[in-house]
Amino acid sequence: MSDVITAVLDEVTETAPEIRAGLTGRREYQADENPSGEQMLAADVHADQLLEERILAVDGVGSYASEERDEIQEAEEDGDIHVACDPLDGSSNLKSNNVMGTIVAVYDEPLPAPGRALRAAAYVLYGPITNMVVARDDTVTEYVIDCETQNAPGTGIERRPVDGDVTLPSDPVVYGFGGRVPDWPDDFASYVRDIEQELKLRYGGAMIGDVSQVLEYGGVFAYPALESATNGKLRLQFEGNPIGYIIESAGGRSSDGSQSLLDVEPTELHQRVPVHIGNADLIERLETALSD
Ligand code: AHM
Ligand code: MG
Repeated sequence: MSDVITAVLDEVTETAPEIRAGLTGRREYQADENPSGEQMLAADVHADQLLEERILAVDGVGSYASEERDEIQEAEEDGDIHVACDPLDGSSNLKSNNVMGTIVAVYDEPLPAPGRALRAAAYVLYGPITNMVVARDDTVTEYVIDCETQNAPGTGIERRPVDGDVTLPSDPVVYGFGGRVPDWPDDFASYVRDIEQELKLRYGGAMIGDVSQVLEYGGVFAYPALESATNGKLRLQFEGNPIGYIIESAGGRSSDGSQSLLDVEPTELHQRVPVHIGNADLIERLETALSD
């Protein structure tokens, strides 16, 4: 099983430069919506197609699912590994040329699966540098995917480790919260008022960019439950679980408001979940604020 996981991560590494190179010229919206009712860009569809093809071709992968398609795609042969992707997280940032990422969740149970069935989770961040952060076996590693190779997709691209033990700094610095402020429930808004006194606002509109800041500087990110959407916006299989797994593996905590994201029961493939991640004490305070 470990070889299969490595092979999936290798495919993601090899595909990332191609996804990045394909962003130019794919900034227009498609006629269709994704299963969550959101507009898709040509770039979302392109990234999804590349990942589906490459990941399903790995021996031992039984299925592939993504935010951009209704149904789970089964592999031709059975396999014990099931992969869920957000092919282009934060793709609304493409029009304004801000960061986006690819999120990958590697489960050893058929989807929808609980976070406790994750065997690895990773993301690629298309920032000034293309990097890849992988959580596996309780360790988080940051890699750089070298820029020179991005001009020659598919030519033996490798990920180069730059930090073999990514951990949240103990002294947090940044916060970022999604959703419109008037749409925040009162208990969450009151938590935010406290956090604002202590930390510095950094919010970029792509979860993966905001999570990367929390990993680097320490702090808290949330896309909370809203008055108009009690499960928030982000999706458990493709976003909540893998990010919860990465942050917890890096010594932080994740929560849906009352429990670890990894303990949320999966009910359907595209279910949404309130997401809060960050330094353990900040997430404990959040849970206390929401339970009062
Ligand atoms: P996406 O995966 O379709 O891009 O949606 C998820 C993104 C997150 O990256 C981000 O935290 C959130 O949507 C921002 O939403 P909004 O633009 O509604 O504030
Ligand atoms: Mg997303």
